[in-house]
Amino acid sequence: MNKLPGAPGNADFVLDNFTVTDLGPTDERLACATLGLASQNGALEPGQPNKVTATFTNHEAKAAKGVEATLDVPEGWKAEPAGATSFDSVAPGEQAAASWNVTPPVDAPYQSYSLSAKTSYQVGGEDRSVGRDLLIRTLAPPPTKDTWVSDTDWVSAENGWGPVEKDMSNGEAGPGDGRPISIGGVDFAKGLGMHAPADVKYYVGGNCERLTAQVGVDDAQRTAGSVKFSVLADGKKVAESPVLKAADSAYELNADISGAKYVQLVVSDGGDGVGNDHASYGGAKWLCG
Ligand SMILES: [Ca+2]
Ligand SMILES: [Ca+2]
Repeated sequence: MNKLPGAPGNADFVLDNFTVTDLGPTDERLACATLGLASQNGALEPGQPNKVTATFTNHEAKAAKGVEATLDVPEGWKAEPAGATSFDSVAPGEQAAASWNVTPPVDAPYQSYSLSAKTSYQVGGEDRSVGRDLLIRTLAPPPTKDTWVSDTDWVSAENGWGPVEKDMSNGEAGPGDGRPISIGGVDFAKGLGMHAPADVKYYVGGNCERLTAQVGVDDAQRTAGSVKFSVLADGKKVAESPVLKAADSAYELNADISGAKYVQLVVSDGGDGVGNDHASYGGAKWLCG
């Protein structure tokens, strides 16, 4: 919404050509409560329970009574309560959280799905309800043979400057604006271009034995930048580089990730802040099967 040129100086916004249509009387009273819906996992793991929480916030002037929360999931999925889903009374301004363990079928196709939460309640004897949908995908199928990391989809990706780039250096804040990955004068056709602080999480489903990569400050930075690389397997650090600087050649990371379901590729700032910390995982590869 933009303020029009020529609008009074103290106007926050201006509505022009605004039409109000009377749709006639309705039995339904607008709910003032809100409902949030969130998943503990960024993507749902097929065949495993994934905690999903609906948070009801009572913005009504009075207590919400008989609060009942339900969650609709796609056909063939399971949603089992992971705690209370009904609440006798929620005071004005207070919240109540209902949780479920949501289990997609083990062979659920890799795509987005809609979960739909609804909460019904009464205020002063009147029925009200509020709903919220959550669009969430299942995890990408894990690699089953030796595979470039950049040819697999991550679960989540945090990066200090723009998005994580596949098969190119980090570049600037936009997507797809890097150059070929290069560390210490050696080019890598495959890999990830990142910038500290970065944390890219993958689901490998216990299928892989090792992660190998040549890591360092990308040659996009010739004189400045210092970073440290680490690999976590199910949250535990299994490989780490020394602090690497712009002039250093690539350091070989060889991480034992056998049995791990989740692996994180992490870049930290090397202890001196993130300035110029363009960091590349050159030739990063899953060794699996
Ligand atoms: Ca970029
Ligand atoms: Ca640094």
